Amino acid sequence: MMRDGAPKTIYRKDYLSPDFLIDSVELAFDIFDGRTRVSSKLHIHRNGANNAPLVLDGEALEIVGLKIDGRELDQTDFRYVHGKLTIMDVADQFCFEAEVDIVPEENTSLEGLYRSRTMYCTQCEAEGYRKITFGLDRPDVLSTYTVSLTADKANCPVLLSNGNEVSRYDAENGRHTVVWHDPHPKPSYLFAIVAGDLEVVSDTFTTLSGKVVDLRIWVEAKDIDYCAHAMRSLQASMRWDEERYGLEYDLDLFNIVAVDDFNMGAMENKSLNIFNTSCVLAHPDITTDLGYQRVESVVAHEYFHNFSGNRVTCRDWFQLSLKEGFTVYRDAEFSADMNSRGVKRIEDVAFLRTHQFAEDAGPMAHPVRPDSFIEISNFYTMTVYEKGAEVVRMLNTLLGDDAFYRGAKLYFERFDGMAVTCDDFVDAMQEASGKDLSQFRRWYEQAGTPIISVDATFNEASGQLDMTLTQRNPPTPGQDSKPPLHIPVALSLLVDGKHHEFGGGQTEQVLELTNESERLSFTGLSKAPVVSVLRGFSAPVRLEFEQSQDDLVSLIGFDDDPYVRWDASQRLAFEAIDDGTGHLAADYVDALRRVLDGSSEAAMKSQLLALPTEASIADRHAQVGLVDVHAIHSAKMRVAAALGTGLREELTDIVSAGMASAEVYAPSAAQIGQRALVHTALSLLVASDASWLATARELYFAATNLSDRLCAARLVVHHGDEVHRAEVLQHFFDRWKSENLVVNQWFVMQSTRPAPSAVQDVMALTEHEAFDWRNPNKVRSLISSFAGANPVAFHSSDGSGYTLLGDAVRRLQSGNPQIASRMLAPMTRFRRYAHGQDQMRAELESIAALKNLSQDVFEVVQRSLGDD
Ligand code: B3K
Ligand code: ZN
Repeated sequence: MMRDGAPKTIYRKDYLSPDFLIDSVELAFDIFDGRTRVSSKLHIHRNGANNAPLVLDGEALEIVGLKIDGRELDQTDFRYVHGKLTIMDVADQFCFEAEVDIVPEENTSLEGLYRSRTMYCTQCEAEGYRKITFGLDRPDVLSTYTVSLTADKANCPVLLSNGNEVSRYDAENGRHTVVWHDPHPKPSYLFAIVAGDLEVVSDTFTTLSGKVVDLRIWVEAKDIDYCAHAMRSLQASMRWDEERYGLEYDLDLFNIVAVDDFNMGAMENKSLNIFNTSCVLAHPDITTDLGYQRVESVVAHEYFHNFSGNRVTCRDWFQLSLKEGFTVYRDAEFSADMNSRGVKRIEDVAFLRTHQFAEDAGPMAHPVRPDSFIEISNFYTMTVYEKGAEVVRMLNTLLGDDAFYRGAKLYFERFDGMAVTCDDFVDAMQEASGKDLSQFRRWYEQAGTPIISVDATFNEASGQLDMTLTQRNPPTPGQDSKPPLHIPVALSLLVDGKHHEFGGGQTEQVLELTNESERLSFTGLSKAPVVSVLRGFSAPVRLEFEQSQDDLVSLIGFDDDPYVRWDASQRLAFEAIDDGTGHLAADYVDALRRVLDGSSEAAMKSQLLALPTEASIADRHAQVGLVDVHAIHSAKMRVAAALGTGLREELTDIVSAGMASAEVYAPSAAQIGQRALVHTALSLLVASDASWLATARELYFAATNLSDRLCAARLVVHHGDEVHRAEVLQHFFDRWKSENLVVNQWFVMQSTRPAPSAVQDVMALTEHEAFDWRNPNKVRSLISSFAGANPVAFHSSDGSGYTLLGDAVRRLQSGNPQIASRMLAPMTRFRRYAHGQDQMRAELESIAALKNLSQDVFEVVQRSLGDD
């Protein structure tokens, strides 16, 4: 259903401050099976001199009664259409009361108040509050909340909201009431309640100043043994934010609730974080190594929002990256401190280059701070989050740690309790550092991925290296020409395998590229250096730099920057894959052999050995022509086979040692790295010789943790014959069918099997007893993984993959528009492909023609078909 009549584009430039503010909100929820009555009392005052009418947001609410200053309103006093309640002629200060009925049991959008299995919970960001009751549902209206919850005591013994519990008492008919008060003024999007039959794991955290905070993780009884890792992660995050940013938690209680049906990862509601079970539960039987790290980082991310997002919030949704980009940067630094810094950086860069670059190159390209949207839910994107985090990282690089943390301190102090903009953030950084950041601000305005080309020439006679760096900012929809950006480019020079000293013991310089083109020279070099550029991936750009195979091999072997080493190995792999013959340069294989024999940590070895994802190969190809996913897959498999053969001895040793290890499972960085290396090695061996599938099968049955079990099962399912595939799939399901999160992995391993026949498997699995269209995790595991991570099957030549996705979108788009719209992403970039363009376009057109198209899907489809 349309949110608000016809889809309407909202522009950032049209921002107006609110006509009214709400000082305090009193809410009472009376929860019954099949209907919830919500009573609200808003203490409102006029903000500004006009005499505008009161316009409140409220979507599909059944009005029971409305009052102003105690006087009952009749039908002639208000108008309620298209999600807006308008009341003319209100005073400058008054009390508004509403009683409305809603039906959480029928809410499939998972936005507002809804029911997930046995519990009731809310999701308000961005605009879900208006599905619960009337309010000014915009982030720049901050109010204190007092919330009373009443429900059946047997079915809903646990009743939670934000802040502190004030009182609890029994009511008639076996019901009970709990009252909560949150003293911190907050926007409606941070409001939350939970009601249900939950169990709790409790612990405490003592803040730097000695305050004891109660920490509680609430889960369904079945999940009670899976909370320890999240609790440790929460405590570590609280400590880290004190130490790194001087930020101490501001209430006596912090709750996390785990919910099975959730549209995204988690939500930072003030002191009542609500999590997708997939981002909070952890146990070696049900969680992979990556899963453990994800729980740690999502717990941290939501906790860090308490300051970057909650205490200082966004003025309007165009400023979303103010809280999201900054918080992703904060959680990335936290994870880097908890694990291997270099490997974390490589993982993040790989993710950004694969997915955000593709977004930037497609029809949904938008700046970190968008200028317009139809549906804000469509803008929780890789650009706002991940590129936004890179922008904050660049600020840190340009300012240095001292000034950056001074800037952050100034920001948190100056804007505490306020709703502000990305410009306010940069202002604080500018003021604290004294650095002119006016040009830097273009990073917030300009969409698209800049390209930096590097040209280097060395003069033997004078020992001088001359370099020219040139930036190009390619056009994106709605932005044809763009002025140059302020780009930090970290650089080092290697001579004879050693980093050259620039003076003062410095081996790295950060060049600030501000013009379209800059020349620079380095003198006093005894011989031609190997240039190590964009170190640490110092800016989210594409780099064009011709470097010889010898240079790349040197970088892999001698550079002290993990990102540069990894990037060099990827570049060699890209060359090998693009060559298409499966023939590998001896230097490439030797370089990897030296890595495996060398002293790098195991996780780093695994990163250097792993071939680029097919998505990242596709992204590169899209720069110069059309993408042929089938050719990419075959070429990559040929290179994998050749690497497996070329490094057989080393890889065999790694796998044997891994399989012989008797260590008790721990999700430690060291063990995670070891396992990753074994998995990469075994994958290459399987690619080179199918007889290694016997080892994979053996590992599957011997595994003591989900990471090993899943890697082994995936190899058998993706590359084994039908008999072994069926054996492993059946065994896996029988053993883990009671664990939803593991069953989801079972779906993923089938939906990503790189063969056209996976289309039929996925279709059949939609009928499986364990599948449920209403559960986003299941839909993502089966449908989104298929469309987004199985190019070979998705792009089957008969078009059946496109139909499958189209059908799924048609089925879900009115019930859960957010999930449907997200799922569409792989099809929106149809113009990139050498095949299937017409079929994909036809699917999009058929979706566009639907009656009652949700505005989420409308916006994505409209942008995708835009130029037609
Ligand atoms: N702020 C939430 C995202 C809400 C998404 C709404 N469609 C989670 C996060 O980024 O922490
Ligand atoms: Zn966030």
